[in-house]
Amino acid sequence: MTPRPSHPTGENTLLKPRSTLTRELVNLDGLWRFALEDANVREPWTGALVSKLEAPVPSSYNDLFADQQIRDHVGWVWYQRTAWVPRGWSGERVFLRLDAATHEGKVYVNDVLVAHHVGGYTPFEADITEHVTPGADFRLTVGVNNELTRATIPPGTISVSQDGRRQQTYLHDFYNYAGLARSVWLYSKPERHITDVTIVTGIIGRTGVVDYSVEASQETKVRVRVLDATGREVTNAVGSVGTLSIEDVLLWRPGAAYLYDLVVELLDGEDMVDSYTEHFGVRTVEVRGTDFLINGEPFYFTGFGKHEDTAVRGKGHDNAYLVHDFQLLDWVGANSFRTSHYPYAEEVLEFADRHGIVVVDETAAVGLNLGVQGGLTGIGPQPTFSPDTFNHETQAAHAQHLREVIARDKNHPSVVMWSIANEPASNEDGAREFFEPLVKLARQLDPTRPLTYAAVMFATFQNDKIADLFDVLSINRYYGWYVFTGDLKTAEQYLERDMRGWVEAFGKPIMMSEYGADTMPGQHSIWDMPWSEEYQQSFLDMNHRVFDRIDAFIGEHVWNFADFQTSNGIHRVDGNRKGVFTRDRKPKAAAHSLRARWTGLNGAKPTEGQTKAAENTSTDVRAEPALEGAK
Ligand code: BDP
Repeated sequence: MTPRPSHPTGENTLLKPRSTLTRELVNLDGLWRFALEDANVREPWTGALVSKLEAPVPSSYNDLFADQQIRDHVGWVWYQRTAWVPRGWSGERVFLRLDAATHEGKVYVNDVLVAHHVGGYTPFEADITEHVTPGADFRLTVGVNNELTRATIPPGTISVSQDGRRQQTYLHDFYNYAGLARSVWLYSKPERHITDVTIVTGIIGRTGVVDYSVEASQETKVRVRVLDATGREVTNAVGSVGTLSIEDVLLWRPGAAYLYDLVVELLDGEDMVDSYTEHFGVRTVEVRGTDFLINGEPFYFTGFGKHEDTAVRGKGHDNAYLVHDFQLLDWVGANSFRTSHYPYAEEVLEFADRHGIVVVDETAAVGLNLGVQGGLTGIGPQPTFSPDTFNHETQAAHAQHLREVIARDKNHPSVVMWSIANEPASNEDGAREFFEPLVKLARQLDPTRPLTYAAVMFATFQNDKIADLFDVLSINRYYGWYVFTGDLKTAEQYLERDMRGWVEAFGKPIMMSEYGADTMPGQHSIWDMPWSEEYQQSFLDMNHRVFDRIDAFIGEHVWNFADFQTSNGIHRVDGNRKGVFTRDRKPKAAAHSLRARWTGLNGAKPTEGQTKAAENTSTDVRAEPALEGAK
């Protein structure tokens, strides 16, 4: 087995490639030759990949072919194409950038391995200047491995079936789509170039305060200029670190985005050596008491946990779905979403920046929980955190992933909070030792944004060991679905008691980061019947009654925006059906009731007048919840 590097090779920069005055960009998306690895299709790469198959980039490969072996493949697949280096690039440095290779990628330029990266949802690049010639073509071969192990984020386990097939299991329900699901770029940078830009904004009165810092491949004079949305220069400065002021600043606000450009230039005397433009918005984020403030004003999150998931292309980024999904978010009155359960394509965050949608940016640390397999008790056959299960190696992979996510996404105004894990076993011994250093790291990497994690049903306000380390309580709860199925009255009482318990124990803002009910479109009932469209509506209404009674509530993210594909399981019929929209984005009845509620709220906290008083507000609950039916 090839060694697994713990960090990207090449320069440690995750700046998005852009064409500027000094940089050119060639997009390498399209149809590539494709094959599963076997005795003939394997390293070392010294020639053509011989295969009848072609796979589109960007797309997951799993659902493309009418071949079960490809869908179930565990291990390496290989992609290959020819690319040309423009002849005008002589004297420039030439880079390859893969926006993602899920979950491990290896890149060959002709016969040379130029990059090797682990982590399926973050980009990596390689300087290939020494291996290519401007004006000539080269053979580009990319290997992608979909294996999840205890040393990957997300984690998983590989076993071998009786007949010798390798099989992958994992601790999350969404399907383990793999391949080159995001774009691949060839681009040029000057010899001396900008490698990183960091922008942090503040507001004093009517002035926007912009702290910036620039890193370059060699120490060189730096000039920065701020342009407003019309391209007019509003301020400038010299120096690689500094503070700029924008008088009469136009703020980036939820629902009303405004973006400025920071044009960064490297100078040699008066000659411009490199130029890079980063878009930014001026806004602040702060947790104060039990409020989540954006630009000093309380913000109430309405929206969803989403997935990158569509038919045929799996997790392949698609601009048509990007536009349509944001249209539906707007239509339904959502002001935000969580990138459950991995960082999404950069195009998604840029779109959110431009359209004023607020994002909770989540890492790919989903499934750090062996207790979920434990059914009724939530305590698994093995402890989650131990030398034999999730250990220092897992933690190191999580830390590296955090570094890459924050490096990639730190300048997006839409990103207002990091969610560093989904449903970890925060109720188990070892959770604090595992998470405390990660929280510290995240705060070092980004002291400006609040931190959260989404708490699993089994982690209660009484047994959770990490909530005090974070700024916001994000709670995933399925009262009325996985527990008290079909009994919304009892569900309501338990939910309220549960939520009030968190608020009293921690005194922090609280939001529901997941609540949802599987629903078959076209299934109707006059009774509280699970799977019917009416039940999804009543289930959401019940949750909202509770949220509206609790002052510390700062938001509601329904699980899920749309139906999505899962691994096989007897409680899944063609995937997870908790979508408010179907997989092809048709509204279920709940979409209309959410729309009525959310367009009324308009990003503000619900007030008495906006919500109906609940019929039954009693929290006098006698029996402990029977967790039967829990996953
Ligand atoms: C939660 C998970 C989410 C699942 C959801 C469900 O966070 O990824 O899809 O349950 O079962 O536990 O629908």
